[in-house]
Amino acid sequence: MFNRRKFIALSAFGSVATLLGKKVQAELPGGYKKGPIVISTWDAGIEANKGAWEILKKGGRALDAVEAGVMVTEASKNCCVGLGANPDRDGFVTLDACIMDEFFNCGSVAFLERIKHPVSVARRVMEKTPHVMLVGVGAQQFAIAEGFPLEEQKLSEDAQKAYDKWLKKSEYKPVINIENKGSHGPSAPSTLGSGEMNHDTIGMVAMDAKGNLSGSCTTSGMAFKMRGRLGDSPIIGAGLFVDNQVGACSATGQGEDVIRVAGAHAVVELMRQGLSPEAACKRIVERIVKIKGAKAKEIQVAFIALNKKGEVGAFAINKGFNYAVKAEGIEKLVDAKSLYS
Ligand code: SD4
Repeated sequence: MFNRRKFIALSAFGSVATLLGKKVQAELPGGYKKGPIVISTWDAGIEANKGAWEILKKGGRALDAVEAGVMVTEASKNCCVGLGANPDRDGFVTLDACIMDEFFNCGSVAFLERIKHPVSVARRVMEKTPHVMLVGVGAQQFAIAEGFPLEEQKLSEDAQKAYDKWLKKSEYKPVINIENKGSHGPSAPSTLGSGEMNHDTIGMVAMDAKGNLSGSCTTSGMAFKMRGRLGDSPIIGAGLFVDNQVGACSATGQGEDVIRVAGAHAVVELMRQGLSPEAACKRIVERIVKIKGAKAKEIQVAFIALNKKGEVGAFAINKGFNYAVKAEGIEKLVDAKSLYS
């Protein structure tokens, strides 16, 4: 598993980040140098951003970058997005993904099984069908017709272990911040196995050299969810939204609470009114907390956002959310601010 400490130890930037401590965070809401930029949720975003950067640095389109970027995570055996992820409560891995470009074109797949790259199927839905969303068997049929191989239906070793452990009690308790277990509220017991998995989603937003924005989001959803459950991640306006005149946003965390407030869309609308990316993310986090009341301490929701000026920001309900930023000469993992610590 890609681990944040390892990254900080390994990267050239790491020592600077450690030394500068808070300065890295203080820089964030401000604009980076004009030019392409990509940000993505959680520490797996470091590797994903590298995939996106290969395209952005050559002047490629943000849409291609956000697809290629999250494909890195979908294909990774060390992360828990994609077919290696935790299953639903019936033991099946079901995947959700979406993608959106600078022209309001968007595509989405949900409840998709045995396909390695849901984000690419989502892009085909966007480009080759008159629809925005395909789900379940229909999405799988479409993927096969488009030439995507049907993978074996088999849990990864880690997922099998986690599932076997979970089956002993079969309780559905969402646990999101495994990476920072214990840091996002008192009731964050781990239900996972010894090969514990990290969060199960990556959201990415990017601006290319032409200043155009795109975004993508891909997930296995919440571990041990009810069969057929969809979260926010494949829903345009909830897990992802892009308005090329204004900005782009992606969400992570407990999807039900993101859907309730149409989270990513709401963040973009606040940026339209002039709020900075961080302030917009914070405002919607506050809205969710107001709805949830005391229960907000028991869940995690976080947003990342990028505006048309290339400024980035993020905000989470609880401590423990981080996101990865890549731009010319910059590669960093940043701890987002949160309402609760
Ligand atoms: C979902 N939002 O399915 C996703 C889960 C997630 O880190 O983001 N996990 O609700």
